[in-house]
Amino acid sequence: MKRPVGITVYRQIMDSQHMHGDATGDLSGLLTELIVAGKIINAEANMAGLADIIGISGKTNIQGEEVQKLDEFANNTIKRRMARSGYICVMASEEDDEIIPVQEGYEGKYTLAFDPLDGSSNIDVNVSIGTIFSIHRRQSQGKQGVLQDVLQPGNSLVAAGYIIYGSSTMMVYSTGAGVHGFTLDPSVGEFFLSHENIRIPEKSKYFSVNEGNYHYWTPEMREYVHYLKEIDGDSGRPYSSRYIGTLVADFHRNLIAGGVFLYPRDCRNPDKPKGKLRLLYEASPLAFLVEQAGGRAITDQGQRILDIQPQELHERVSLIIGSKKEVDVVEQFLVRK
Ligand code: P6P
Repeated sequence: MKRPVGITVYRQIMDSQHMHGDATGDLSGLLTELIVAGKIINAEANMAGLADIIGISGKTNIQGEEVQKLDEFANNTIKRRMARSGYICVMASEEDDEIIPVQEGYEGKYTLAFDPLDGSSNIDVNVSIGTIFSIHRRQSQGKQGVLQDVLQPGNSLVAAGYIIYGSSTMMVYSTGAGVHGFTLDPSVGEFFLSHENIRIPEKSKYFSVNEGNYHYWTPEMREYVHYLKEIDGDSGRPYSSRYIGTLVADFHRNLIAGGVFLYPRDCRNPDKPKGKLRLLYEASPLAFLVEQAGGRAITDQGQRILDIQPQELHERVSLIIGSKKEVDVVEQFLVRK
């Protein structure tokens, strides 16, 4: 049943909560705090370019306040808000080497892993960036959470999502009952339901990969991309290439329009033998979303992303994610049966 116009993200969160009789409201509160953090980051992201234009330089601005890089700002905003939210027992951030404790006395039953500003290298060129988050239930007893509470596979995620700061600011998330998108109306400062129950198109004609790594790929990966470029009308080839260079933006486009995003292993960076992208707060939350929307997410060796048991906090992984039938074809090339 299509929901009426004007549904706010808060209404959606509360309606989901009421559908679970045993819900305590903690997950709703957690998501609500993340939304507030997203709005604060969004306001700053919109000013980032202006800061450069009016010549604020160095570490202090014209008010004598410390000017933080936007990714530092995003990271600190989320950490400060969540540390005393009362909903989580531990955090992990792409920007922090170790797990982040919450304020004593404010320990909750969930854990939060996040990339505060994915694609931050694109800020200065005004390309979309985003915040990615994933939420698990704590496993440990006691007060502060521990590393094992964060190192959980994606198949036990309670919720995941992202906020994309682009031509419009959107929040896309799932609590396991489909994927829903909300667009920020800056005139009222509210996220309104704009994409109800998103389903990723099963087939597509778009592929998204950094072809600058072509000569560092495996032969099978090169063969697959070569296949996409061949002229074959029956299969809709050649496909069109779309690559923004911000994972959240490339993923979001594919979620809405269909397509496959690939970041396979390459031999360009020996220090990243398993791939460039991070498992806990990039691949895993997006894999949760794409499967909720009817898509697939695997490594370039055919392993389902959500089944991977993380061994360390900033573990990297290869990622093939998007339209189901497109990932099926990639799997045929990359994983010789
Ligand atoms: P490359 C951004 O730095 C990021 O982590 C992802 O958001 C993006 O998908 C990837 O790196 C882009 O990497 O090597 O193509 O610049």
